[in-house]
This record gives sequence, structure tokens and C-alpha cells, in this order.
Amino acid sequence: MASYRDYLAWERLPHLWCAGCGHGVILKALTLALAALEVPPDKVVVASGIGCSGRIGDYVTTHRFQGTHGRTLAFATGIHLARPEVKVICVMGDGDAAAIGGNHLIHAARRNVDLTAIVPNNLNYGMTGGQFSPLTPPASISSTSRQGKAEPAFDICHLAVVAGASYVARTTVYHVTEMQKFLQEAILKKGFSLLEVLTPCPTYYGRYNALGEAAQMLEWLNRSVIPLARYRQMSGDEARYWWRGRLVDREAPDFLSRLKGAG
Ligand SMILES: Cc1ncc(C[n+]2csc(CCOP(=O)(O)OP(=O)(O)O)c2C)c(N)n1
Ligand code: SF4
Repeated sequence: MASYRDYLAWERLPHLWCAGCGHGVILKALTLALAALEVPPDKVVVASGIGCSGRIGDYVTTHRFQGTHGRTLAFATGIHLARPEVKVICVMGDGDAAAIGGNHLIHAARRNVDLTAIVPNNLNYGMTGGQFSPLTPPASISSTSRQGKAEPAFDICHLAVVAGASYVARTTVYHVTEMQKFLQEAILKKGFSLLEVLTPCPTYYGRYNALGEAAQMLEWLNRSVIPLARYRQMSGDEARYWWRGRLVDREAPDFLSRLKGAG
């Protein structure tokens, strides 16, 4: 029986993340999911762009690919088309996936490319010093919004659904068991799957917004992110909350099947 230990590159530890960063929790959940699915490490590629979250790929024993910021899905599509028997798992921060890489995201979902996209959403650009991203909530303090972010945010999960993704879900690093379950479902899904994981960046977002230390940020996530079924019953004050759950799980032809059909 496989163990998560088989998927962790122990010789590369200790990791470089700040104390209390949530990215390590996502790394552990990913290794647990791969072990539970018993996918051999040499049948997996973890592809990432640039950012603190992108370093998740540094600590796995699978194949790894790190490309340029925002271009993960373009590279990953090429890897998948060349080696369709290998599971390609992409890790992209909220800046990477929703800002510079937003167009790639829309079209990977529209084409329904058989990839798994994990979006660790720490509500800011961690690696470059806490700038706001398109997913940063309005009024947040960041290094580029000292008086509070004036722009609205968008929901990357709904964006992926309307673009055509086969599987879309959201959870948090507080909900580790749910995260592992969603990861397994996403990895098994034929077609484009996206899992957004809300995660603390105590160094920037937490500090700028007076959310306390990492443990307090986890409590804050647990309070602020409510089950999807409950969210759907709410009216009026929804803007205060995020939902978590499985938004879509549907069958549709994936990109490679369509290409073969067209050929
Ligand atoms: C083309 C390009 N533009 C900008 C950068 C600078 N840069 C590196 S990481 C990053 C943002 C990281 O934020 P995010 O993607 O949210 O990941 P996090 O670090 O928060 O995990 C930026 C803007 C870059 N490396 N390449
Ligand atoms: S800056 Fe934020 S996202 Fe980056 S390692 Fe530190 S806590 Fe994590």
C-alpha cells in the first residue's frame, strides 16, 4: 500500500515557506491523495508557475515542471498531449491563475483539457510582497492598496464553470479531509478540474488585515467559509462569506478525445 511518504522529497526539506503558511498543508493533502489513489510517482507531473505556492512542486517525488509565471496551463497542456497516460497536476497561486494566467485558465476550461488545477488562494501575491490579486476581497489592505482595495473580486470557481470545466470545487486548509477527498475526485476526473483552496498568508495578508497569527487565520477561514448548501439559502449578507463544496461534477468530452475525433 502506498504512503504519502513515498510522494514527499524528504531530502529537500525543510521547506522555504514562512511559519504558519498554508502551502505545506496543501502539499501534505496532495501527497495523501496520490497515495490513496496509488498513482505511481512516475505517472504524475506536478507543473507550476512562479510564486510561493508554485514551490509545492519542489517537494514531491513525482516528475516536476516549473514554468514562467501565469503560463502553467499552457505548458501543462503540451505535457498532457505528449504524454496522455501521465496525470498532470497544476499548482497556481491566485495571482498566477487569475491575473497573468487568467486567459489560459478560461481556455483550458473551455477546451476541457484533462488537467487538475489546484489554486492555493492566499488572497494576495505572497512571493512578491503582498500585492492584491483579482481574488483579493474588496476593501482588503495590501501593499498595493494601502487604503483598502477599491476593486471587486471575482469567483474563480464560477468562472471555471461557465468556461466549461468538468469538475470545480472549493475548500480551505482548515478542512484537510475534505481537501484530500476533492483532490482525489479532481485527479480522477476526465476533463478539466479546478480545486480552489483558501489558505493563510500570515506574513502579508494576515498582518496587513490584522487577522492575527496563522492559527487565528485558520479559525477565521473556518468562520468565513461556509458549506455551499447553506450559502445557497442565504440572501443579503452573502458577500461576507465564501462557500466551500463541490460546485460542478459533470461529464463532457475532453480536449484530447475531441482532437482524436476531429482527426
Ligand atoms: C512574467 C512575470 N511577471 C511577474 C513576475 C513576478 N512574480 C513572481 S511570483 C508573482 C506573484 C505570486 O503570487 P501568486 O501567484 O498569488 O502566488 P503566491 O506567491 O501567493 O503563492 C509575481 C507577480 C514573474 N516572475 N514573471
Ligand atoms: S509570503 Fe505568504 S504565501 Fe509566501 S511563504 Fe510566506 S506565508 Fe506563505
